[in-house]
Amino acid sequence: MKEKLAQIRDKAIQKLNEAADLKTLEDLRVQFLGKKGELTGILKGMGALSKEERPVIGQLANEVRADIEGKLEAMKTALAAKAQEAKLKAETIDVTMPGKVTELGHKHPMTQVIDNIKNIFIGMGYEIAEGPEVETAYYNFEALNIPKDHPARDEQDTFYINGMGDFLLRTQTSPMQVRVMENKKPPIRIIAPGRVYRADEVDATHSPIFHQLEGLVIDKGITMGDLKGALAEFAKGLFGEDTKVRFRPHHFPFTEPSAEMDASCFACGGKGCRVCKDSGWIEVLGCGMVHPKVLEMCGIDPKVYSGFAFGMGLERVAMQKYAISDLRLLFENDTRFLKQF
Ligand code: 2U9
Repeated sequence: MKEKLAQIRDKAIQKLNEAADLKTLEDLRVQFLGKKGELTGILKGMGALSKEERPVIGQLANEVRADIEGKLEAMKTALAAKAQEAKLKAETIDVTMPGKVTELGHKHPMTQVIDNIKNIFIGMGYEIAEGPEVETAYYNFEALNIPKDHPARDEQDTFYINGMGDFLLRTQTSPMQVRVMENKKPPIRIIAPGRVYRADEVDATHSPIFHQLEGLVIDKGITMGDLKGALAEFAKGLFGEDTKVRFRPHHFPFTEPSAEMDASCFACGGKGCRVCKDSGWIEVLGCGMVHPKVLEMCGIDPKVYSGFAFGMGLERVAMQKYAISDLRLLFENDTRFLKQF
């Protein structure tokens, strides 16, 4: 029996030494130490031994079990260390490898133009006004001296909100200025940038949704001279210090007198080129002295105060500034296009 036990120990130790993974170790534990294992089998036969032999064999069997268990533990630790080492090796990071370049996004060209224009006016002391895109006909038309029979109110030009009575999508940012005038005493010096809506068919120069930026200055003694000075300064900020401006008479219901302002072409300096269609000038905005009726409707006494206002379509400014020939490109958000700005 002693020999048998010694054989079991040698066989177990040899097999354990050869084990290459934790699963084999567990199988060997069951094979030698399990309930139906080889060592247990031997111990079951101890009943047949003499009184003298039993403690000797019992002790030896315990030593064999302890040896096998010890070897099992040692192998477990060694295999776990080996596995850990392999895992770490597989996960090694080469810190000298060049990193993956993450492509950074940037502001949409429209946002760049809006920020640019906002900053010019902020630099001149203007504040920024914001307001709702869903408006009432009063704020969008009536208060701006656009009467009920005016063609601008036509359903073909304006998105009325069905079943909402008087509501519509604002066709201009002017309602914001009306609200400011109702709520604030002059002096007022604001710009109102934002999205506006008109029932236009989409083509290279029209979109049912576009951006406008309007401005309003109200104080005692404001004249057309103030308008010209402020807008000439704005044109220099937008197109460069050498920019000249000219004003052509025009008509708007909300201003009187009214004008359109052209700036000398920033691309050719006024000589004539593709950007200005050989005229040397580019049309930038509409403007005028706020109509006394509009002042009155907004609760400002036209005998005490006067003011000027202006408005521009921002897509048009962006198209001129970046030489974009089709307005739809600004709304499609194709990154191959946007990456260029
Ligand atoms: C109030 C009083 C007056 C805003 C103005 C314009 C001239 C103008 C158009 C340019 C191209 C809009 O995008 S566009 O179609 N706008 O020419 N806008 S004066 O005048 C106001 C606004 C509010 C209370």
